[in-house]
Amino acid sequence: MTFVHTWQLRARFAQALSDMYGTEVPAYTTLVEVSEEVNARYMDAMGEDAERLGSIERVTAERHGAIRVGSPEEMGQVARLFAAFGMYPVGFYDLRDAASSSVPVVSTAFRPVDAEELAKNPFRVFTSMLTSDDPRFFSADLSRRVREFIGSRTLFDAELMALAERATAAGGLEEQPAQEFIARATAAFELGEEAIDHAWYRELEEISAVAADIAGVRGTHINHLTPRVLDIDDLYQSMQARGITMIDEIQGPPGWEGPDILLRQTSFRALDEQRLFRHPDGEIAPGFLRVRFGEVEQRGIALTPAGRSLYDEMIAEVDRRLSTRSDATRVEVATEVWEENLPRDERGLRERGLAYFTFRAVGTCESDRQWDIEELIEAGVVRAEPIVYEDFLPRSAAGIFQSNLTGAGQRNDDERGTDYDIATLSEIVGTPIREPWELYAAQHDASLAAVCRDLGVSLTTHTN
Ligand code: OOG
Ligand code: NI
Repeated sequence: MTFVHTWQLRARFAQALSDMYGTEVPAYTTLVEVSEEVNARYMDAMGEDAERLGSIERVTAERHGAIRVGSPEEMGQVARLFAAFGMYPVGFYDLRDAASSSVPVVSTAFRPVDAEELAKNPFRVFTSMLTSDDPRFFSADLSRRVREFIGSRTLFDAELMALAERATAAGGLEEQPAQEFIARATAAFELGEEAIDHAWYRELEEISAVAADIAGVRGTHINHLTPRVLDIDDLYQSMQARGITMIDEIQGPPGWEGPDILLRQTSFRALDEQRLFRHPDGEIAPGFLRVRFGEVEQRGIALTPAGRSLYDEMIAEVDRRLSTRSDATRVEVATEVWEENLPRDERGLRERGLAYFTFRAVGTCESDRQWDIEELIEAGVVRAEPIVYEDFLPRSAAGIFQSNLTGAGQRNDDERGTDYDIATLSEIVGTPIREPWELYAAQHDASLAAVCRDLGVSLTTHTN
């Protein structure tokens, strides 16, 4: 009997969701095809350099998903389910303020945390929880009805949760239960067929289309699955050429001559999907909802806290310049700001302590003395490889939510919002949520320590 290990369960789960989503949203299949073409083209053009931020095997299989749940209890169940796939909560995102329209959620991402696990399969799921206790969005009465509705539904049945617990405890499952586990876990994220209470859905939609999507139906579903490409500008043009209208621009950093940092994303709206609605007079009739869409991303280098503050300052600078200039696009202005502020190569990023790398000794040098790491890299004794950014950006995430909404909804800023932070969400999730940069820093530092050991040298320290 074969044993299916945690990472294999994760890889199968990602694939099964992808197959399922392709049948539900046909444009997704086109997106995956075009992504594969773009990546093959990039490999041909760039050769070995193409794989600096991840092997082509990893990138081809790579997806992130997005799901939304309605309560702390459901969030806790998601955490226990994903633990069986070796996916743990990383990062806290508060989208309630990041969005200009009404997006009443706080989020984290479940993903593998070790470099080896990420290399085997990096599947991650951006998971948002409805903040039905936030008075800026929900009156006391509506908040109570939302909690009642959510409390009366079951997203993940007892058999599924039992299999998840077994897989977590044993580090995997035997073939038979593994298949059952994957099938049940995938089914939990299919679009439900049950008729939707029309009045209830519309009442929530007045407040926020996100609230209606989460709490207006009796199930959850994959909101999107995002493949990764090596050249998002090529992807954007290729999709347009196939007649798929993309959103106006690529979110996040601009494409420029220097190193790609963090994350660039773009998306297109899915078509209307037919659903059944139950009307107040008891009649059941078809209607349309537009809740899902396609998204694609290109990943760059992970930034240190210093690099991240520089990024945030650059974004603020782009906004400032845009407010006084009507002649230029956001991407044009961003390219300008990037050129003025960001080092043009990886060495510059390292010297200013802006980004994370893994270092490896590949030669020998005079030992028992102190070296500067850049000298060793220059001499070909040490190789530095960028650490890829595995997380998300709150502003892009808010943009993704917004591009998906039918109306702006309502947020009453006279009320005081409920406090949520990484500590409160950790309590809800049931396990400490890690800060992304701590994971990158640990990897960076461990590789430097290994270089010192291997070469028998010490290094002059750089600040990170
Ligand atoms: C999640 C939006 C965030 C991303 O890639 O930033 C996201 C959602 O729409 O549920 O997926
Ligand atoms: Ni996404």
